[in-house]
Amino acid sequence: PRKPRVAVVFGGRSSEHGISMVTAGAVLRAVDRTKYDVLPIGITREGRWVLTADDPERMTITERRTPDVESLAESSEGGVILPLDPADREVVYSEPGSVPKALGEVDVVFPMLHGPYGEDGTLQGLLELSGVPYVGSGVLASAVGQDKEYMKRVFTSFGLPVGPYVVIRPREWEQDESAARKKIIDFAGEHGWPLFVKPARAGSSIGITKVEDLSGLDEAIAAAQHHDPKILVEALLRGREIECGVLEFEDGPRASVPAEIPPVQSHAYYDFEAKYIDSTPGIVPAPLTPEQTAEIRRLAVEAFEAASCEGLVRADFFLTEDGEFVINEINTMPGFTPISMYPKMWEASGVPYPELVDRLIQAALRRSTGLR
Ligand code: G1L
Repeated sequence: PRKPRVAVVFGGRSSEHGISMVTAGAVLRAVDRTKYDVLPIGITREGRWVLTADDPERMTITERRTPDVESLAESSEGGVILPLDPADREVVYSEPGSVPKALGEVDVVFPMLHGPYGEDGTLQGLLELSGVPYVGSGVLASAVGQDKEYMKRVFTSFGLPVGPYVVIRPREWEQDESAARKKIIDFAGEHGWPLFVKPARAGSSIGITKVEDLSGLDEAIAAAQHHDPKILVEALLRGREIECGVLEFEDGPRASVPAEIPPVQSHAYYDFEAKYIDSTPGIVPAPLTPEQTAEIRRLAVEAFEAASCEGLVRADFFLTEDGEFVINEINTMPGFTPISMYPKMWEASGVPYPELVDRLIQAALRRSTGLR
């Protein structure tokens, strides 16, 4: 019988184009070619879908430059680019906005796109429409994972502990700025400064400001609203940052050993590559008591279930000074190079990177599209 065809979709119209390519390169290197056929599909910054050569070496960071799909697609030498084979001509798409026909010819898609139109459920919706199974969470969980407000509401309704926050919606701000400002100031009165002002829906740490006092508030609001008209204000939670990976096995989701993210000592650390591949020097396993470890693993699986995640999730917690775990957020598409925290936590749990990739593909193949 024919091997399942795995399409790895990467690049895309986001600022995280490069990280997506580097990650896809690592996944492409890890896929077992004796079990699967692989189809690397790049999306250019303009939104063109291009079938690229199966050449992951060209997707690594060199000389502090990140690769991009454009150069993969347009470079003429090196025998790269499209189409690979005249028979594959059909699967090359050149018009932004066109629905990728190739997706009818693959058995499973490994989506590796970041931010809006990548991990917020929109690509997942397109794949549902196309009837193609895909790795990772579906439309709802992806959208929940992208919206910090609804994420907290879902966790709260499932009895998971979340930190204090207020939301300022666009209409609220438009209709009465000073009332909205007062809402935040009252929140600070209750929970103290500093506050974190964040876009409700944005990847990584973009648009987030730590506000020490009233004088910095307006600037922080504007910065957050620049990325999303809906913003979220959170209290500072003092304590340790602990993360846990959840992976779907044949019999259901299991949690990895947790990791601790030490407080950032210096900004110099956040150099180019570190930032790009989320290779924060996490401590794995996190130094916790057996009871604390059991507790966070239980909470991580509960978070996976609460948000209806599929395949994988990274759940990020604070361990407060009172010894309570508070869930900060989940990430349905966590950093995913071999040195990123999620794969490192699974490595330490006895699941090496190639097995992780295989388990994700297998979990996707076990499902069909449609309601599940
Ligand atoms: F497909 C998975 F497994 F769900 C998956 C897809 C993408 C896991 C992690 C990622 N991560 C990325 O694509 C990224 C970190 C490069 C950008 Cl979101």
